[in-house]
Amino acid sequence: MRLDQSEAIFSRAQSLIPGGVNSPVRAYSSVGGTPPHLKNGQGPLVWDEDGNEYVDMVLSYGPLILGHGNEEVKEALHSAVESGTTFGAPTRGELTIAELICERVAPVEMVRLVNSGTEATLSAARLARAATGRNRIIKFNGCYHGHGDSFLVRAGSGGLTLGAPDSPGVPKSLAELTLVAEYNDLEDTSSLFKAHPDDIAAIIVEPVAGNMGLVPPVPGFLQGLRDLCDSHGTLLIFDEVMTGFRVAAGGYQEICKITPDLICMGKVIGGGLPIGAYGGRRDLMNQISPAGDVYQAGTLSGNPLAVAAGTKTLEILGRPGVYEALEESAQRLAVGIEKTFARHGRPARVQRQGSMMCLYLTDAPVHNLDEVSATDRDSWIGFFRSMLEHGILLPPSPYEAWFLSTEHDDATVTRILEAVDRSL
Ligand code: HOZ
Repeated sequence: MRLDQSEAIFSRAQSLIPGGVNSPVRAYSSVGGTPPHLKNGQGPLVWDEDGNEYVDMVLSYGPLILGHGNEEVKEALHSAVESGTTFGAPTRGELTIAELICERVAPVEMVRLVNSGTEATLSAARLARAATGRNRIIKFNGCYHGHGDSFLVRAGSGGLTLGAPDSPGVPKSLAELTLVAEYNDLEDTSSLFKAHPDDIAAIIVEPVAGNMGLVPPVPGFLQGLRDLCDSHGTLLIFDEVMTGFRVAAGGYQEICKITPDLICMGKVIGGGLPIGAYGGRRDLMNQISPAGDVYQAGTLSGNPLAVAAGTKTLEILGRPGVYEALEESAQRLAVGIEKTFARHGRPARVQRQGSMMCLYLTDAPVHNLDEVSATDRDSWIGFFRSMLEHGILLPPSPYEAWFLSTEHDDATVTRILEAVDRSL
């Protein structure tokens, strides 16, 4: 596979853009080689600057649940462009998407749109601190909540990929307010409450951890967090930036039937354009400025283009059978991958929630970051490189989840499975 154009662009970009990329994991630092620089996409496929074709399982790290170039989303975008790209004034479209979100995600009684998942989580943390009058936040080892200062403490995703789950530049005094427990470990979480009984504003958790691969909650974990919060006057924040509208119409809260106080969203709700949102209990959200005095603002928040693409995407996702079809292809793929590895006598485990999944090279279930770290990372990198050679674009990190879209039909799943077979 030739990557001449990508190499030329990447080499020049490295002198103008830090690391040549605008988000670290894209640089291929942990898997080696030059990242294919993508030029266009259609359905489940993307093409790079050299004309190489790939089945896309990155899907922009989650937003593109309808695949590339969905005609209806494009139409909604064209019409929004005609009307005006930004106003800095309230628009009807913001109400429409707020209604859709509140209708589908029951715990969200009010919602505020922002521009990214990072903005959503840092705003939710500020609100939790203001509402409780407390300072500390509990997060989980290997969970990633964007790059806000309070969350770059033993974070997953890009930082973990680069071997730097903490970041210089985060003031020590702020980092000390972030307490870290092991994912799926209620006892560990409980011990943090014993150490700081009156100062924990919130627990923030990815209800399905998607930034250390894919680690589902063990039975009782999320309910245990809810109970701990209830008995300590602490707020429970679900970070559903990845799982929201992806694993079910109402996100993972609908599946697990645990009601958080606040939910952070992003990715899918923008239909491929930059967006984020946080919402939840009315009494809490009414503390946000200008209804209340917790300040949070944004020039481009509720941007008409993002709102148009997001609204159309949510509308399509609301049609009958969409999540069922996603589940069917994802199940076929996950089972097929495990069977193919088994046929080659290689240990492998696919952990999955709906149309997001991750492959771990181990035969044991993975419940937390220690167990993720114990899987065979070197072989994973070899597998990644071979899949790339066979035209399958996976996220360039064993800590990132893989995604399917509604465009990943039977033929596409077969093509991925054939590539897996040839890669072993
Ligand atoms: N890992 C991030 C959230 N899943 C997205 C990828 C990025 O950091 O660019």
